[in-house]
This record gives sequence, structure tokens and C-alpha cells, in this order.
Amino acid sequence: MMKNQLSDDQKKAYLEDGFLIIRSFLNTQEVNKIYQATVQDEAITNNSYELKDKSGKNTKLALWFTPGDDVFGLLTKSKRMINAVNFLLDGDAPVCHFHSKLMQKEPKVGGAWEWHQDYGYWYRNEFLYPDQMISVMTAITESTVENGCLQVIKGSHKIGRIEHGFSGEQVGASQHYVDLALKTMELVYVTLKPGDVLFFHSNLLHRSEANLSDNARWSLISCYNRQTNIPYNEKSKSCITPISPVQDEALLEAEIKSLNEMTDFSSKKVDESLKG
Ligand SMILES: O=C(O)CCC(=O)C(=O)O
Repeated sequence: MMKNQLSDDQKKAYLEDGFLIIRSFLNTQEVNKIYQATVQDEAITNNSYELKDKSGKNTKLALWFTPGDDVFGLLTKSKRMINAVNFLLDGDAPVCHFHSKLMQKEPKVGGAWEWHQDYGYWYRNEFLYPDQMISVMTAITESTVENGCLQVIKGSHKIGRIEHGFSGEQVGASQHYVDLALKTMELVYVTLKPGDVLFFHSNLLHRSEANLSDNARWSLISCYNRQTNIPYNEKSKSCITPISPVQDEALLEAEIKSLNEMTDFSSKKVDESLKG
């Protein structure tokens, strides 16, 4: 039995609101190490691609499936992370890593993300159980209103999946349903300090605005799935391969190791094919 560090009240809040913020999930040394790896990582630079928002601004990201022994993998596979995810997800099959994305919102130019549910993308992979899927955003730099922090509609995961269509090169939720949700549900700006994390349900409506500030907004978004939630339209097996958790201390003890060209990065072409 894995020990979890979240309380029952925190789980209740996650189930009610569709998200949970944990401050200082990583300490300053840990997040500094991830920041150093991020700025030095050539594989990330070589495998990043851009997606246009509906105004034509580019939002940049690198996405990979299998977590390795690099600093990102040591975080996504850490006991504290897996225990928390295991505690929050519905079901009891082993936790698997679907994918991680390094989100790079560059100063002045970093584009917006339109209103969507992650499951608005993922049901196209033919996963059947949205309650068994979760995203975890780790702030690597500060995330503020000015640099386009994530916005969420509290409780919107309870609506279930909303119809999605194209929005620029992204997939966006039906604005009609977003407007209906906003009639009664609270819009929350998720401002984060480096090292804070946000856990959010795969059906939670979220978006972010362009970064018009002078400060980069970098974050890692890692998405998890239960092994028994089989996707019938997905090539990568990472999302149904149980994670072997690593000690939390490994992140600080290990040498700074970045991703490498052996990492199974996704390309923009693959993402576009998901849009059906
Ligand atoms: O990083 C952001 O601003 C939003 C990213 C997002 O919504 C997503 O990856 O699903």
C-alpha cells in the first residue's frame, strides 16, 4: 500500500472543484534543478513545436510519452507524485504516465490556449474513463495573471465531456457551453510560484491567455492514467505501463540529466492527427 501525503479533505476538494493546488510541492533547490535542466536541454529545443491560437499567436511545447531518468522523469515518477495521483484518481489499477509537456510561454509572444477539457482531446484516443485521467501542472517559473496563468472553471468537470472543434491549430470546447458554465461556476486564475503544483481533472474546463509580459512562463504538465483505462486509438504504450516509482530524493541526488534524442517525443503531425 502506498502512503499518500494528501488528506481526505484535499481529496474531497479535488472531487468537488475538479482541481487542487499544492503549494511548495517542490522545494526551491528541486525546482531550480528542473529550471537549469530546462534551459540547458537541447533535446527539448530540438523537439519543441508551435501551435497557433485563434489570433495566430504561437504557443510552444515539447511533448514526450515515456518518462526516463532525466530530471523531468525523476519528478513525474517520484513517490510523492505517484502517491498523490493514485489517491486522487478513481479506480485502483496501477498509475501510468500518459505524457508530459514542457510548456514554454515566451515573453511577449507566447500564445493563448483556448477553453478546453483535456478529455476533449483524449476521448479521440478512445480512452473510456475520464475520472481515471488527471493532469499535473508544475510551475517552473512564476505563473501570474500577467504572463498568462492557467484559468479554470471551478466544478466544470461535473458537466461531463463537452463538444470540441477546431480553434486555430488547437481544439476548443463549444463556447456556448463555456458561457453556460460561467453563468453559475466560478472562474479561477491559478497563480503559482515555482514549485507549486496544480492537479486537475481531465474534464475540467481550462484556458490561458497570451503572455504579453516580459517574463517567460514555463511549466511541466504531466498527465496520468490508470492501467485498465485502455485507449483503443493510441500508439504509445506508456499510458498503460505501470510506473515504477523512484524515491523523492533522487531528483536532488542525481546529476542534472536532460532528455535525450532516445526520448519518444511527439511531433506536431501526430497531434494534428488526433484532431480527427
Ligand atoms: O499551459 C497552458 O497555458 C495551457 C496548457 C493546456 O491547457 C493544456 O496543455 O491542456
